[in-house]
Amino acid sequence: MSDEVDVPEDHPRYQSLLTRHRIEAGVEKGITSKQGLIAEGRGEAFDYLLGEETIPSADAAERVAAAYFLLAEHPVVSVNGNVAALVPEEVVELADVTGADVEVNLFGRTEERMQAIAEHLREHGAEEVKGLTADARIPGLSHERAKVDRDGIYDADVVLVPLEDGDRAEALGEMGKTEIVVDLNPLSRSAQVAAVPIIDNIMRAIPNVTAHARDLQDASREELEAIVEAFDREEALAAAERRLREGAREDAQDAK
Ligand code: PTJ
Repeated sequence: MSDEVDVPEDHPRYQSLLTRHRIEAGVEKGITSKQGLIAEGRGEAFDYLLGEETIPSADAAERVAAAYFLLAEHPVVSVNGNVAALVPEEVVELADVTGADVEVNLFGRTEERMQAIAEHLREHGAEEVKGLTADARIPGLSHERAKVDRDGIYDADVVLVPLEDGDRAEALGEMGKTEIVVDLNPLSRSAQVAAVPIIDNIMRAIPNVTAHARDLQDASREELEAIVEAFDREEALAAAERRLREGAREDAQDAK
């Protein structure tokens, strides 16, 4: 990875520069939309305020997400243009460890972008990429994000929806699915409606969910259910908002 950007890994802005570089490369490769650049800028501002680290409440939510994935009958990771550019290998690894499907689902859906993203994911180790068939619809959504695979998101019981724009998250919830949202903004509509809001950068969140899934691989159903039941989504959102508004000092309470 170190040859991706022209700065040493110990540069204080390394992660942020790497992220920008990947998004830029994603746009050049026809994977990421131009709107994705704007979304990235917005995300960066929140990440800066969070201290560019996984806060304790996000780590806890990532463990809960792993438990949900391991309990699920049919978990699916939904991938858009930003996610594909930023964490292709990490998404494939999470799917491998948890037995999840990977499905491309785009707001700015075009056949070219769908193909480019599927190809990019295959280059990073994906064996099967869903989303191209689009033989089902999420009820109540008028835009392109409604198009899903019948044996993918439509059939899923648990869906990870990173960097959403809100209304699909709500519609999936209405279909009775458990939604796990990764979004740096705790006030975004998708984070607000998620069963598990993960307020963290996707670059840190996905590998950490995978690490927790590995850790929990041998846990019993009862142990996994206990992790899920103990989770307080309102508190997770409140802890992130506190960190954003008040900085690391107040949030230190959460680590105790
Ligand atoms: O690839 P497409 O066509 O499906 O389009 C995808 C985008 C991201 C353009 C679309 O979903 C969009 O416009 O999203 P929004 O409404 O800008 O929301 C993106 C959210 O993701 C914002 O709340 C950002 O704070 C957040 N975000 C941005 N970068 C990251 C992030 N959250 C986690 N990690 C990031 N790296």
